[in-house]
Amino acid sequence: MTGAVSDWLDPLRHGFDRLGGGLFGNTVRLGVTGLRRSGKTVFVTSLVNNLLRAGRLPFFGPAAEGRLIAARLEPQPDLAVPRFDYETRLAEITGSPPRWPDATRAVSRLRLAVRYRPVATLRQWMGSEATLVLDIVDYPGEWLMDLPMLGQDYAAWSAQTLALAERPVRRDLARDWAAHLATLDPAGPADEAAARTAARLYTAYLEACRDSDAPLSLLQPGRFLEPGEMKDAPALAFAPLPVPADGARRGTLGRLMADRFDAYKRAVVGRFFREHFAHLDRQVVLVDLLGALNGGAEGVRDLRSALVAGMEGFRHGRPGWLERLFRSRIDKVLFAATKADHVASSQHALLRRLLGEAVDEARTSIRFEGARVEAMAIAAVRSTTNVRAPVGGIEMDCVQGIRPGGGRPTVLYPGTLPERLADLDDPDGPRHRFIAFDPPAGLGTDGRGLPHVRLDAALDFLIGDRLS
Ligand SMILES: Nc1nc2c(ncn2[C@@H]2O[C@H](COP(=O)(O)OP(=O)(O)O)[C@@H](O)[C@H]2O)c(=O)[nH]1
Ligand SMILES: [Mg+2]
Repeated sequence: MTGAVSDWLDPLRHGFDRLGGGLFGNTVRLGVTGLRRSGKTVFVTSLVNNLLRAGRLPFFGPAAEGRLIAARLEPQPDLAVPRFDYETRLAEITGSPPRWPDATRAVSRLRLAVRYRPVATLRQWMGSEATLVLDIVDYPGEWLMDLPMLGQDYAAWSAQTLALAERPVRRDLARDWAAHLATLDPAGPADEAAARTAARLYTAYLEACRDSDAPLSLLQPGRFLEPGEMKDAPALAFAPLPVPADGARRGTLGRLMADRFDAYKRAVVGRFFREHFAHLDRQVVLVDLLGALNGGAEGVRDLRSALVAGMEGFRHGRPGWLERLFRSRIDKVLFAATKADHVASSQHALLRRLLGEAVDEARTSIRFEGARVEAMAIAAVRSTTNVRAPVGGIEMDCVQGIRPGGGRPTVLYPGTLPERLADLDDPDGPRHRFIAFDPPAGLGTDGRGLPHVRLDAALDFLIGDRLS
């Protein structure tokens, strides 16, 4: 009899859940972004693993309160977008020998169903369980960099990009492209070969900026670095040129470039925002702040401009051209400084504060537009332990872990972070070299989920309220 009743109740319950899904939006689309190597793949892998295992989530409210029942992977609903290959990524991190996943270069998605016991009384009365569908969308932060271009015409974008290329560090890296640029006449006849060469040399300049010792972040257009499915498309065959503000004349090289710039905005930037970005509810922006600190004052300055540029897309609530074209519904944004396990735990509060400082400009504008913003220092996969060890005769906070290619654990003193980002401007100040660590063997063998630093707190901020 009981069986029959529950058979009869179940569809009702499902119906209610679906209704609840419609009414209360019981689906969360979580965007995970960050520049290349900021830690997106590792973050998604560990987040999913920890939700599935649920054994290391003391600061994730629903788990701490005993209301998290179980999570499971669901078929990815969007057949046109690659599925995030969770199983392979996990096998890499936990394999023998363990290794970090290979770089991924485009958008991917993964769907989880999270069953939980709601606190809300109405739901509790209807049935003791509810389901949150969590859609995770991992996409290159380089693509976000393109957003401000939507508000610029080719002349304005060119002027800004050419000025940026005059800055220290960049000037040297731009040499080949600049030499070719000097041979071009924007008012001369449209020349396909010249346009292609300019695009190739300009792309090489962007790549050199990204790969330099002081890695730079503000690199446009993003698809030149992360083309995704657009590789070799004609819309990517342009580069900045000094053209008059009132536009280049028809038939000229300047006009050819300007037309491609417009096509890029329409077909590439616009499409990404319509198809992916516009549907996100929550966003985590991963920032390799330790890596940027290795690049000194210029590296950090550049990262800040990149964050401001990337944040253009999160503005909402204010009617404007961008708002009308691309409506973002993101109401929570988490900035997370990743790889916090590269430094001792005693440095984490400072790392978080420095991130807060770095995102401050971006943060003010988003908060002003109505989304909640938080900054944290995290490690998605904790690969080191804290130890006290003598450095020059004094006991210091050190980390112990496996150096890349290392094999055996080494104790390392990673140094101390600057108190404020402005301290980096001091030419006599300390230089930073934060060193990478490989995942140690045997991660996750206890079945509780991959060890991490504050991934649970991040999860709580991002989706905790949707499991209440
Ligand atoms: N120690 C440590 N290293 C990490 C962590 N997350 C990422 N990394 C390092 O950062 C690299 C890039 O991470 P990945 O997730 O592939 O970045 P993505 O390009 O943004 O997807 C990895 O290969 C690791 O070396 C972490 O939590 N701890
Ligand atoms: Mg990746």
